[in-house]
Amino acid sequence: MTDSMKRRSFLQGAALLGAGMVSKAGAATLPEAPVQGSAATAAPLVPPNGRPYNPVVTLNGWSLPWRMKDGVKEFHLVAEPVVRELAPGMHANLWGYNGQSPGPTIEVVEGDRVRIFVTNKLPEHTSVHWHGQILPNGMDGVSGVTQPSIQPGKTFVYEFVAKHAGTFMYHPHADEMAQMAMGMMGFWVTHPKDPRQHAVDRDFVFLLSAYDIEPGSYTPKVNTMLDFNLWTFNSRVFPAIDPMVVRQGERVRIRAGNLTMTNHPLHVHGHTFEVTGTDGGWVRPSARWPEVTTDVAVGQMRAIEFVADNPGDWAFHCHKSHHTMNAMGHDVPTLIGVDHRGVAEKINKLVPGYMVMGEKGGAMGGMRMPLPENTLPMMTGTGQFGEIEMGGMFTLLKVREGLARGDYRDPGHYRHPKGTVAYEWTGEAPPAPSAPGGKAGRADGALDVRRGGASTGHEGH
Ligand SMILES: [Cu+2]
Repeated sequence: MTDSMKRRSFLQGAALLGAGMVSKAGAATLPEAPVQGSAATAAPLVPPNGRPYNPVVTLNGWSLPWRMKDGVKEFHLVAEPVVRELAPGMHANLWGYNGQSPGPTIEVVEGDRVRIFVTNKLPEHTSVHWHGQILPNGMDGVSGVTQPSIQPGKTFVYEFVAKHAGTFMYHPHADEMAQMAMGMMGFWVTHPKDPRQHAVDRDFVFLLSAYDIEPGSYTPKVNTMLDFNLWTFNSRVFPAIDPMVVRQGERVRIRAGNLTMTNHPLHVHGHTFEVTGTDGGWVRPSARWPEVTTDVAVGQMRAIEFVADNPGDWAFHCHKSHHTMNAMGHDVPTLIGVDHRGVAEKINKLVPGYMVMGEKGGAMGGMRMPLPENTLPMMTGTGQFGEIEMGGMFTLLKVREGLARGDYRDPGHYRHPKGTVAYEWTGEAPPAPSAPGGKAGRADGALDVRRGGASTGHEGH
């Protein structure tokens, strides 16, 4: 069987699972389990019933519709194998919920009684833990401790009151290492009872997840502890992570939860923000301080807020430089300063198409190496000024004047006002750099006071 055939039959299998599920389980009692086929950012889900709230925008994701039954909000999650497009050109065989990894965002209102049906279509047992919720012990989803595992083919019901507003997530508490390495996770937002409380104009949410998928293969290695090669926002990598589009002057919240094996210092350009919430609740205004980077440790969630008062295309990314790279290149040797003229030609006789990389730096953005099937270049993306050389956990915050309320469409490249872009110096050439440790000091060989610091006290007289 060819790889493309395998992929097609895998996709068909996933679709059948989704379609067949409701009738098999009995449509009369179970709520529908909507399936999402696309990795695009869905429009915010405006609540059709129940109490009003300001819906969030799940980056490259969607929110799960519910049904109201006798005053209870009923959701249906189906744990199942899915195919996720990490970026055009690369698909991954993951496990997720309702057709995607991560699963859909669940949005409820403080005080809502919530009933969640979880159907297991995985080849092994699972459970769902509702991270951050204050609930009865038996609803906490820890296999073996608070419930038996949900066996393949079975459906379990969780029911509790969403007691406090805030930022939460869900994930399995059964064979966790494998199931989270396969992408099983989802966001949960409990909105405040009063929609004016903690109100913002745009509220973006996503989870941080990491995968170890060898170039040319489709399934993550689930036993990897640290050496992941794909660092994602919501199981997407740059340049396929949608930009966060906001109107100039709007108050913006970005919420992120970390289900990888390491911390991620999230960094925004052009603005300062405050951490206003965690998975433990809201931060008191008196306890907030300004930041441009906030670390999100493993198992933590952070909500940051700022007024988007600075128009432009602003980078928003994890500050670990290895986390803004994709699969190819993590194991490439350092060649800075190595003169390898002629080496490529020699190797080319053995390996057609081989290129030597990085003599003057990393410089892989512009490389057009032949890639194995189903992987991504290490650094990629093109902006209006050329190569972006990023991957992984990187996207753009696009702040624009005069956007309509709720318009999230990509406005294209920022048009810089005249005279506000860094430019090349075209006057006289800079002096040649002096040799290290050498002749730049005084002719008599004595210590150069400019470099010697406060030793003489005569400098500048
Ligand atoms: Cu990171």
